[in-house]
Amino acid sequence: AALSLSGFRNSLDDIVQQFQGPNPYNQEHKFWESQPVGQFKDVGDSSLPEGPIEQPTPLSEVKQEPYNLPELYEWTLCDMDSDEVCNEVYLLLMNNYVEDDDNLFRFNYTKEFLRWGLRPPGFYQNWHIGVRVKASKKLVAFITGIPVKMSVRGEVVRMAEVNFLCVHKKLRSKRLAPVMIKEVTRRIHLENIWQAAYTAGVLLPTPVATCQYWHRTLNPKKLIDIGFSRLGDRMTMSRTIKLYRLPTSTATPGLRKMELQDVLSVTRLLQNYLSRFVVAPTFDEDEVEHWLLPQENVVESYVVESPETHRITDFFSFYALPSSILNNPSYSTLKAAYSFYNVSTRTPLIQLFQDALVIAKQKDYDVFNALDVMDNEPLMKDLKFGQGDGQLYYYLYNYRLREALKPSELGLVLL
Ligand code: MYA
Repeated sequence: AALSLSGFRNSLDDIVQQFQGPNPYNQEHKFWESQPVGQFKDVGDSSLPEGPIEQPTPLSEVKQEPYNLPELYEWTLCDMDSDEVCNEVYLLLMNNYVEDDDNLFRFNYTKEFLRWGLRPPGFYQNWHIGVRVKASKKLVAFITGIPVKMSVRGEVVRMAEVNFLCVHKKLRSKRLAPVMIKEVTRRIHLENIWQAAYTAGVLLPTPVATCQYWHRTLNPKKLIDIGFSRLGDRMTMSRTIKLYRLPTSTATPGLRKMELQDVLSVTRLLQNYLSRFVVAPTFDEDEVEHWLLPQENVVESYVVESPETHRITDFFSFYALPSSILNNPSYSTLKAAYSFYNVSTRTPLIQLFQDALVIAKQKDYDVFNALDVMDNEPLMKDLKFGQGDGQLYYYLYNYRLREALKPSELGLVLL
């Protein structure tokens, strides 16, 4: 997870920082240096083999008891089905999760979204891990895993996707995060799973890919008012509004909301498309139903049903991830859509994306975000996306790739 802003790249400050700042590859990482991940010192060493870094150990040798927390804290399972617990998680993240570099915005995942993101087919309750203060029972930290079958160069590997790592602001820098990561790792190992995928806005040893967000302005006035983007050079507000104006209706004949009956066709399209990438999840029908069937204010998917053959030829999807706007007198929430999985076989991808923008605008989103993964990047400029500031790094745990991947070699979007 990373919260990126539009139109702030390559300011003079960034350029100066690049030349004067400490080399991030020389930073010490006491915890990560102890883990089976690619190490900075090995970058560029193509003699190391691809694949698992450590072999699995017999399950009987996996530590059976949880790791020790500092005396005042205790582990808790977070049952996201419980309204009370889901609300506690929601509030922890709402107040303490990812912010942009200037602390203008903070991700505000909704409860419905968290349930969706954490309860896919075959999820493990045991991987939704919280930390409470023993005395008050206040929830102060969180980390999660969900299972996924990941294809890496065509080989399917059972993995966990680890996400929503969060430590309360008052408990930062006390080395709680490494304990939480070790604990989620232990519980994943107990399911005989030895690899994981995760993303972060911070550079750690060692990314398998470095990606960027692009942002398509839908509501220019608001984005500028709240400091998400800024007025371009020699631009007025009214010229900016005109620049980002979109058609009021979609262009693709046969475009409609995805329905339950489309699951098989969409699964086939998606499996076929994702098989082109070096790293991508594999989705069966149950997973497509879970991840793509529309849920109001969580995930939106549209298919193209050919008016002649009634076959499903294309689809696009995006998820809804609002951010809180911190300290602004007029606005409290930024409504953002994030491009998810898109497949085109008949309709040009650029037209699908354009229709996604039109629908997002109709649904009152302020901005449409997309990563430069899959086939996204070449379309961005034409569709008036602006490049975001900051990076989103993709990582694999206990799996080495000889070389870093290009974003276009990745077929994976994490929430
Ligand atoms: S990414 C989103 C992360 N969350 C946030 O950014 C929310 C706001 N920040 C916080 O809540 C805290 O700052 C966090 C760190 C909790 C991030 N991923 O306890 P500490 C390392 C991995 O003193 P704190 C997401 O959710 C850091 O380099 N490691 O620090 C994916 C240092 O280690 P080292 C991170 O600031 C998560 C150590 O932690 C991250 O109080 C994937 C310092 O610990 C980060 N985002 O807490 C997790 N940030 O000394 C990995 C800092 O070595 C999963 N650190 O540099 C790995 C796979 C596990 C499963 C394997 C199964 C086989």
